[in-house]
Order: sequence, then structure tokens, then C-alpha cells
Amino acid sequence: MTTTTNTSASGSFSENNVIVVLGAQWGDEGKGKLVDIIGQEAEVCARFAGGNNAGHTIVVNGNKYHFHLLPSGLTNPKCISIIGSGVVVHLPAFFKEIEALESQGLSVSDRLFLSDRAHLVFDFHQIVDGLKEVELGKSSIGTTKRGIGPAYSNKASRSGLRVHHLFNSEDFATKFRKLVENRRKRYGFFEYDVEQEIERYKNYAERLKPYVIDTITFMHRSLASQKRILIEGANALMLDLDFGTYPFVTSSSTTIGGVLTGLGIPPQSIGKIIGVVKAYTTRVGGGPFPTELHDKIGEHFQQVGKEWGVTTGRKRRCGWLDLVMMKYSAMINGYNSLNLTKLDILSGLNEVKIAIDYEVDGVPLESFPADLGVLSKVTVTYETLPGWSEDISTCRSFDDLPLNARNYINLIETRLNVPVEWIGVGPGREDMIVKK
Ligand code: 2SA
Ligand code: GDP
Ligand code: MG
Repeated sequence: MTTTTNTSASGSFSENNVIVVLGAQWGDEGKGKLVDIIGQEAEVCARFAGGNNAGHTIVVNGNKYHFHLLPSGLTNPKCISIIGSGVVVHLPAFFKEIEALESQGLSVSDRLFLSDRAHLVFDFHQIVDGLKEVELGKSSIGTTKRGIGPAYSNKASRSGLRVHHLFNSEDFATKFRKLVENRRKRYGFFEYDVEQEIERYKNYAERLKPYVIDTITFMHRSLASQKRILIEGANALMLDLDFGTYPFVTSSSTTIGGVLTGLGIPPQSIGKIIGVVKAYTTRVGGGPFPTELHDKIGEHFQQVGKEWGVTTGRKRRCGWLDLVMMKYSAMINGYNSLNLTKLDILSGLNEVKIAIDYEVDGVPLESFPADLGVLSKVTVTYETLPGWSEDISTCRSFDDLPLNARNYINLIETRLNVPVEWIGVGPGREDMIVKK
């Protein structure tokens, strides 16, 4: 793989040693692409939350790379990648992803490290994920069925198994048997060969040894030696366990707080926080979505934007950009700047709309409501702007963009009071405008 790019990321690290990239909506904003671009200058790239539920597609010179559990910064052959203690790790998926990337010519195994404190996701967690969804029936979450919720549940209830447990095989076996027994008590008997699984994990433990380190010490050494560190978000603010549309959320802290707890670094080490926001909104799975469209425009976003899940292949739901949600997102994460992605997908629409207010029974809401019952009743106020017909995918500076596209961006900046620093106009690494 070559690493040439027209897009300079060097400016990003000139003033800050630690840059955080976070999803600002319901995920799939295009975080992977920005991480790939900034990652070309990074010495360390770290994941802090989630597991292999995440899906990032990166396109370099027409080649597609799919990342789920491993940090996308691995596209830079010189960058060391860290999976922090806040991540939950399914070892079969971990090794499978390494093999897939290596088969594409990306050598990763000598520069990838995993926290000894990270919790493990087992196949039985994935079985339980499915059983839980069935139990919920019509109100199911629409999870990725990767076992993420059940693994974090075990972590929170202090019965989970962490990476370091693998290296004490007797203790591991005892705890593992108990864990499965307990899940069978809760969900009824399910087929699962416990003893065979224990043997399988003995092999995994041997294979895993070279990857396991104390990532906290590693991160602090990297901070002390002023390494250029890129922290990569997975999922997004509206899927955060505390701040998202609960219970239609994932089970981790996907926000800035999760960066600190998932990597064990202090707040003052963070230099810059970049929020990635799609020029429209998508969501995959269940849950409320105030600006969702069930018309031709929604179909335009879905089809032209190729909105299918990277992990499950599910169709993503689509709607207008929502600045009520974005204000809430910016408030919590404190973005220093934004990467507006997929602006090219808006080309060809006569007019474009942006949600600017929510009202319930004629009364404007001050912020994004906690109660989904309230959220389901909101009337959304939109600002409508004229669209543009030009193909913008070859634009490489802000001034190259049609006036109406520039106005769209200006409105976002003014309303959110956060500068748009990066503008995505296509899936490729070079399809990015850096706004001065
Ligand atoms: P889970 O599996 O317990 O984390 O699911 C809980 C909710 O979180 C949503 N979720 C996601 N939303 C968007 N993208 C995700 N990653 C994949 C992608 C999704 C896919 O990049 O396309 O392939 O379907 C992701 N992961 C979790 C999920 O839809 C539930 O609403
Ligand atoms: P992530 O989970 O936030 O990393 O995003 P995903 O990779 O799940 O989904 C974003 C999709 O949009 C990927 O297929 C990207 O290749 C693609 N993409 C990213 N930025 C742009 C852009 O500016 N324009 C277009 N057309 N596609 C983009
Ligand atoms: Mg994704």
C-alpha cells in the first residue's frame, strides 16, 4: 500500500500531540477516513471503547480496508496501534481481522498491542446478545449481535474475564465455567461446548502473548516522550451509554469521558477534539430519529450515500442533518473543530434542510430530551436552503465549492459555533478539503 496523499494532516499535529476523533451523531460518519488521513502523521493510534461492532471503511488508491476491532491508524505502516482497556475484545475476531489486513498487504502484527485489562467477548456473549434481542421482541435494540452488551454487562457486574485472566489457565477455566452457568440460569440452556472453548482459549492465550502489554504505562511513556498520538472513536455520541438515546445505545462510553477511562490518560493530555459529522444523518438499528425521512430524499441518501452497515450489512436509516442533536453533541464532547463528511451526497437536491429546533406542544425544548416519550412527540423546525447540482467530488478547496454548499457549511458553523476544518467530498483519502 502506498501512503501518498494530497491531503496534508501535518497541521493537525503541529500544535497538539494528542488528537481525538469522535463520532458526533449515530455512528458511520466517516471517522475511519479522517483517522486514516491524520494517522499518516501519527506515531501511536489508540482505540478506547467498543469492540468489533464498529465498522470503518477506508479507501486508499481505490483499495478498500475494513476495520472493526483494530485501530484504523494501522494504515500507516509506521504507526503503533493500541487497543485500550475500555475496549471489549473477541479474540477470534481479533485474529481474523489481523489475517484479513495482512492478506491485503498491510503488516500489522508487530505493531499492534492490546491492554491486559481489556475484557473478553466470548461466543456465548454473542449467543446471549441474540437471545436478549428475541426476548425484547418488538422493542429490540437492533444490536450488531457481536456480544458487546452482554460482555460489558459482565464487566459492570464484576464477573467478566479480562485478557490477563487468560494467562492463569486454571483460574480462567473456573471463572469461565461459572460465567456460562450463570448465563444459562438467566437465559435457559443454550448449546455451547464449554470444555472445548476452554481448550480453544488456551491456544489463543499462547498466540496472544506477544500482543499483550500494560497499555496505560505505554500511553504515559508516549505522552512523556511527546509522541504524536491519535485517539480513535468508535460508534458515536448518540450511541453512548449515558448520553445517547437510551436504551437504543451501545454499552460503552463512546464520548470524551470514555477516552480517559478507556485509556487511563488524564484530561490535560488531550490537545484537540475533532467531531466527525455527516452532512445528513444516519442510524442503524432501532430507536428514535427525529429527522428521519421515509421519502425519495431518504432513499437518495441511502442509495447515493451507499448507506449499508460495514459490520452487518444492514440498511442504514437516513434523514436530514440535525443541529439540535449536534449542539448537544458539541456541548458534551467540546469539539475544537468538525469534519463534515459526505457533502458530495447532497449534490443534485433542489433544496437542503437542517433541523434547528425541537418543539413539544408549541414549546421549544432547551436541549435534546432524555425521555424517548418526549422525543417521539417533538415537532422539528427546519431551515431550508437552496441546494446545488454540481458534482463537488473534485473540489479541493473551500472556494471551489458552489456558493450554496458554502452557505450550508457556514450555517452549520454559525449555529454550532464550532469551525468546520475538514470537508469530505468522496470516500477516497484524497477526497477531503482542509478549510483554512
Ligand atoms: P451493539 O451491537 O450492542 O453495540 O448495538 C447497540 C446499538 O449500537 C448501534 N451500533 C452501530 N451503529 C452504527 N454503526 C455501527 N457499526 C457498524 C457500521 C454497524 C453495522 O459501521 O456500519 O454494520 O450494522 C454500530 N455498532 C453498533 C447498533 O445499531 C444498535 O443500535
Ligand atoms: P465510520 O464508522 O464513522 O468510520 O464510518 P463508516 O466507514 O462506517 O461509513 C462511512 C462510509 O462513507 C464509508 O464507506 C466511507 O468510505 C464513506 N465516506 C467517508 N467520507 C466520505 C465522503 O466525504 N464522501 C463519500 N461519498 N463517502 C465517504
Ligand atoms: Mg461505521
